[in-house]
Amino acid sequence: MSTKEILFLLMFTTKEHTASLFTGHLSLSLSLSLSQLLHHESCIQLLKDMPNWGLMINDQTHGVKMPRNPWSDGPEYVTQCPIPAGTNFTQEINFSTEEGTLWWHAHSDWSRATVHGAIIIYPARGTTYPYPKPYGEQTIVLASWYKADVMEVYEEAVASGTTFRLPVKKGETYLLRIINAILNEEMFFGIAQHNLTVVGTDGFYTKPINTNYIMITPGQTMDVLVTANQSASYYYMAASPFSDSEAAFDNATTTAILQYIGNQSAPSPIPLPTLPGTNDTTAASNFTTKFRSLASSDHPISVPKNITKHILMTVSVNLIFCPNDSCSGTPDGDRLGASLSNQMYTGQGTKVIELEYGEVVELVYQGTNIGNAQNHPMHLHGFSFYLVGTGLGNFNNQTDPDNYNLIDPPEVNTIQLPKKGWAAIRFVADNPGVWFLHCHFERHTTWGMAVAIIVKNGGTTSTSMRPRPAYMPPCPNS
Ligand SMILES: [Cu+2]
Repeated sequence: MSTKEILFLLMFTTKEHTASLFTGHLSLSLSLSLSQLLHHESCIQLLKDMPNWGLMINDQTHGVKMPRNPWSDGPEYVTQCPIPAGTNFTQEINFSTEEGTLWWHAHSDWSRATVHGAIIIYPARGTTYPYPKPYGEQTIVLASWYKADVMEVYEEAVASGTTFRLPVKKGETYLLRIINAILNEEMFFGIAQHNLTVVGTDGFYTKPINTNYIMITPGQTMDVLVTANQSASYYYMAASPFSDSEAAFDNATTTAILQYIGNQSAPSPIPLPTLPGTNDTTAASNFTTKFRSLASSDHPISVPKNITKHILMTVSVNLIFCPNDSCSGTPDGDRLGASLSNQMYTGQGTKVIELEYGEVVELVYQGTNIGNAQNHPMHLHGFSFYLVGTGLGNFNNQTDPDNYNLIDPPEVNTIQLPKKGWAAIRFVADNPGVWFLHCHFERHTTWGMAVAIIVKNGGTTSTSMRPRPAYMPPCPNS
């Protein structure tokens, strides 16, 4: 597989169809009709009629906690073996407290590059949004496009492509459900001359954040309100990468047009949003530290206080010595790797953390890169958790906890671990099963920046894993 990332796509998914920046890029986005899901206790059966893509694939419902049901969680060789091409596998998706926007994606090698889609969970009947009901809504998937011959793809796209336009009615407010499905890039996103109000992330509501740009990492979702309150005209929405690493990255910008309904002609040029520079760490952290839970009577939170299990986990990109210059990962002929607590989750071994049922966990991620540092989008399956603190430098377990937010921390499933910094999360280990924890940069996961967490059964039926389904895909050659 070519791993050259060339273009970012703004991909717009509606209930009935998928359109993309470039016609001709279909991206195998299975627009499953999940939009009709009722909230709370919903349980649906998805029959994934997998076409013969010539690869084995698994799907994960990213951010859905799947109580007691790791059997449908999806990561290959963690909870199940890959689903062979041309076969069916039924996933049962169990929603509990999620509300807002989540997504699903393949979890086999890098197949999530093109196999992904949105999951939208509306408020339960009889309840509504904790903000004024939007006039309309639009799902926006930021995705990356991989192809062997990049210039050929580019030229074809330019020749046949049309830019997506989102029609808006002047004076009305729209909800954008933004998903970053890109494999290896965090993204800034904004709309020219329009303010954004973030009202949710990762399937949970937040206190409103007023901003003129967002920064969203692979794995994250953000619900964003935008009001068409400018002159009736055309405005670019755009997304460009954030990367404060010294490693090479693709700095392509992707665009679409917010177009007011009316007879006006397009200005020349159509205004572009001013987004932070690609290495603007301050702009990124200024945004990411603004998140607060709603923590209201309608949407209460429960931040764990009495911690019974402290875990400090180092997060690092590493160099692996190659004895005879046989590797080409660095100028010195070494190989790049990645690790959690100096353990690489690769073919060299299976790394797990065991937790007793009900353990109250504080997990502190500590960035400790050797050489080239960067931040990491750390994601945990099977749970939402509270991000109670972040900081730069080394975590100090005597003084940093004094500054934790235990009042209204965001409830999320993916966090941005700052470059050479730390992030502290809290959760109760009340979901028995095997759950993957990994960096959501696929390159790093492939290099080993991952671990499995085993939460043991609690001794009763309701605190134990559900029985193994009758059919699970067999492992190759087993
Ligand atoms: Cu990483």
